[in-house]
Amino acid sequence: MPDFTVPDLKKMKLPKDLKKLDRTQCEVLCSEIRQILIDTVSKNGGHLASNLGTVELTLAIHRVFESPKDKIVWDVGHQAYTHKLLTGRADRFDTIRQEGGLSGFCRPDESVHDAFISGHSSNSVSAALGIATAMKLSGSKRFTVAVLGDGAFTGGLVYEGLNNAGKSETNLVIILNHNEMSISKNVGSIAKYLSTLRTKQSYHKTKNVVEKALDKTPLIGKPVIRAVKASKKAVKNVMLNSTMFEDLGFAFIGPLDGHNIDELEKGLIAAKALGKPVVVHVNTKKGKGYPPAEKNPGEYHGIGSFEITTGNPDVVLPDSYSSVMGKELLSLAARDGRICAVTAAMKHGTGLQYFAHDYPDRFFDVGIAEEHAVTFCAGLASMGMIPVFAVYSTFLQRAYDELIHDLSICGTHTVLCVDRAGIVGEDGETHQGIFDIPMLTSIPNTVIYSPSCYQELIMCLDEAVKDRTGITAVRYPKGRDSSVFEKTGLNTEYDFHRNGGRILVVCYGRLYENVLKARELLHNEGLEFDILKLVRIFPIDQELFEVVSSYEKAFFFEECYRFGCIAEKYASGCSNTVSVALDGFVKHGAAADLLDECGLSPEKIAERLREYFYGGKT
Ligand SMILES: Cc1ncc(C[n+]2csc(CCOP(=O)(O)OP(=O)(O)O)c2C)c(N)n1
Repeated sequence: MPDFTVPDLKKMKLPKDLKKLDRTQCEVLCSEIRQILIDTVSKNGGHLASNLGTVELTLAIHRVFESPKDKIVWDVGHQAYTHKLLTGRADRFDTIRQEGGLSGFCRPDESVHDAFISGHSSNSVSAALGIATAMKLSGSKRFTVAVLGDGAFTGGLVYEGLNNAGKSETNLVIILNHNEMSISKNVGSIAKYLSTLRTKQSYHKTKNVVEKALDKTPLIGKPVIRAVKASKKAVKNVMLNSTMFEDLGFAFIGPLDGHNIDELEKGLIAAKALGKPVVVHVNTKKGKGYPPAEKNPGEYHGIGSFEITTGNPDVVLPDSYSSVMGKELLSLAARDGRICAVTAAMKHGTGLQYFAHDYPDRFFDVGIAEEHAVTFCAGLASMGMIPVFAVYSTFLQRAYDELIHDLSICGTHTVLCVDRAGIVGEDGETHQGIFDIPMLTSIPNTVIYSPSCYQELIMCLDEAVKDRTGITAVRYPKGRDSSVFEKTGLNTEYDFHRNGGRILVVCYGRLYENVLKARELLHNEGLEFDILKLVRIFPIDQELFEVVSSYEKAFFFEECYRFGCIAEKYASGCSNTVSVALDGFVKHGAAADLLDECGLSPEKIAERLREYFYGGKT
């Protein structure tokens, strides 16, 4: 290993060389990493607060375990930036979240050290248990480590995993990274329960049980006992007590100070020695080391580029589809006391903060629990309330059975505000909102609106909360409405622009703007087409089948997975459709660039149509 005082992540053999660092070097490295995190996220945007909170924990994990032989599974993966830096990706770290660069989450195809895909919360225990079980079956004695936040513990999948794992006799180490925050303040009884563990300490029991366990492992046991004894504080903080985890069959260690590397390492070494599935409770501070993020961890959970000295975001969005929805819902709630707003831990992201402020009794943050949210809405609706579940398209995927079984069969009326629908950009495959249309159109008695601008969103939401049966979804994209088209002919059904062209373009949502721009481009070349802008995209009126069928060709442009897209539905009644939709998972990058790559930018739309005009090519 090169001689250094300040460890150079670009020159070290990682993660192996981390074990050779002395305590001072570890501390220097941690502050170096924090600087890299702040510098990079200030330029590229990304998840800052969660990463600042897990620097020491990540270093300790890599010093105690041996990745990739031991497997580390990060829940959500938004806190794995330090893991990327410590596993040989420092030279490319400045590319994070950019097209062709590192992903903002864990991806096994990016590195052997990313043991499992991540992006959606609360799956780490199940995934780690599967990996640990496979290791056991293959005779390996290696460890599997799941790292998850207290926010993730509000997701039911965690308990399904714990239920299975406690008695599994695997080398599974579950690390609870406890900062008392989800994106906003963590909610619910479990959060409260974990918080009681955060401050509880049981010195005597700890000493006995840990020593007993470590004694059984002669090679590492004895030195660890000596090390543990050497630090009174560390011994005090290593607790084994009667917790829900022990009742479920796990050993339990903690709470450990998540910013004290020595204490963390001792706790993790003890965890390895216990010889059974173990939960290690680690207290961390979200945003640690960057005062604006420490003060405001929610705002710095996921952030765009910002000015480091002031902490101010470079562009402050004055409004967004989410905030327009949130404000309109607020005014609807003022008129109708039956309207309730539900979020699965995304109050600010979905624009429900206004509702939460004015109508706290009718506002429900249920934690990262989309399945529960849907069934909870079904219960509310069964009693005559009008629940509105505002949820990102990608996270709605979690609740598919509940949509069918608990909502649709009984026909109870629930409104889904499907935010981040379509391509979302830098968060990549796990976050693109491209499956909600295939999902929802397969559920009987479901209506879907896809407005093309703020005004239409307001009209669609007003329509959606009106009394009816079944699911009514309003889907809209991430960010602002930057459309400049003339806002005439807005409604909640469709708008038909007839120019006498022989081909028709069908679109909806924000792609309407791109289609209008494509029309402008082709108009300059003397080529004309008609446009059918759908607003209520599903179900399809018989008259629209007839309109579409009346053209030589009807091109559909959609930000949607192509199997199950709207063009496919029209193809069941028309023989002239051409579908331009998404072929599969869409990687990370700027949304406009991704749209272009997928053939959905104004230029690519024009190109596709031009090819048909000149060569008959579809
Ligand atoms: C199923 C699902 N719903 C919502 C989200 C959005 N989300 C990303 S991180 C996060 C909070 C996670 O909190 P926690 O697990 O405590 O991690 P921390 O950021 O505090 O380290 C949420 C709600 C998600 N990733 N997955």
